[in-house]
Amino acid sequence: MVWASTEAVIINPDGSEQPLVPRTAQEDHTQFAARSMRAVRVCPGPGDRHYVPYQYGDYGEPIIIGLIGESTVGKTLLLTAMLGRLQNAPWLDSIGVQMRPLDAALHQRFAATHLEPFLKRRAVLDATPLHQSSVEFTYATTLHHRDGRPPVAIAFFDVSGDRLRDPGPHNAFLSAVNALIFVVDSTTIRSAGEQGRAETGDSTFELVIDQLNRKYQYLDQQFPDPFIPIPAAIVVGKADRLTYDRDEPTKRWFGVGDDDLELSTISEESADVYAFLASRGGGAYLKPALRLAPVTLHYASATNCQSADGFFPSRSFRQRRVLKPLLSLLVMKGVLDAGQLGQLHG
Ligand SMILES: Nc1nc2c(ncn2[C@@H]2O[C@H](COP(=O)(O)OP(=O)(O)OP(=O)(O)O)[C@@H](O)[C@H]2O)c(=O)[nH]1
Ligand SMILES: [Mg+2]
Repeated sequence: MVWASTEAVIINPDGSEQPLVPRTAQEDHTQFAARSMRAVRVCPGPGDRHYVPYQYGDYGEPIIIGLIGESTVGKTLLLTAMLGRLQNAPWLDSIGVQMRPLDAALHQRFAATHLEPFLKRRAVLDATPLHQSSVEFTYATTLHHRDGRPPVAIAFFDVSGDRLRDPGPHNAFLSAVNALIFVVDSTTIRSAGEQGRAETGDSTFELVIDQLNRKYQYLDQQFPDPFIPIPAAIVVGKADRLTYDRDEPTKRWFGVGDDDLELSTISEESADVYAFLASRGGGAYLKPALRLAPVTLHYASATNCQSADGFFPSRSFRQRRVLKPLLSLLVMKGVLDAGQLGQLHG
């Protein structure tokens, strides 16, 4: 796709559009940057007319991450917690990596609606609206390597769980995603020793896999029963709500300190989370691991506690193990080096 020739427009405060006039000979780059700050590109993909940040196409093949899960499973708080950790990550600099927002306006909006209320004021965020503004990304960042490797854009789609359940043209972003985070609400999982609770699962996991099966059906003609080549992380979120026996692996991962940068233990953790879900009536949550590859599994909590009257209590509010699933995805996408992160941890 030739991004430079994709239609660019400025969206006025009243919602009307005006074409972005290309940089003129009299204008320097700073003047043009100021004038194009509110510019977007009209996405040439399928579905209703929608937009992507203007600078998006200046990078190579972007990483497009979708968060999947029914309403209230914790997608938005998990994403906000992840991005909060990424913003304040001096350790990234020490491995020669920098994250910079892709688009200043998108960053300001996300900071005002998500980072500031949730992480600074500990406020519960509203459910993601069914219909969001015309710029579809929830957030987008760029990753720069000091060693001269080309920078990469990383975009996140976090839509309402109810919208994900409704298969239709408004979920067109699913045809563009190339990495996924599936969020499991741990409050739906049987507690240790509990009998009789029905098997649980998530209808949006199935809908998304169905959609990807259709997109990748050509693979069936080449290989018997192929995996879909989309890396995914299955995250057992709200892990602060889990009950576990003293000797259970859950305690090993979630009962101790944070190990966000220790990626060498990911396959061990994945095996434990897999066994945990399978043995507690959550086998249906494992479907992404049976169809997509590679897949890693994690425990995380965006809050470490329950909210009361719209806020999370300051005493226990913190983000636990939220970055590891995202770093694991970036390693699987080939833009971060697990070894470097491991050294940092050691
Ligand atoms: N205890 C606990 N509660 C959580 C955690 N994360 C989310 N919650 C609770 O779950 C509620 C829903 O979280 P959201 O992140 O808004 O859920 P969502 O999946 O984005 O929901 P939709 O936007 O409706 O699709 C929050 O308001 C919190 O009360 C967590 O890590 N621990
Ligand atoms: Mg949400």
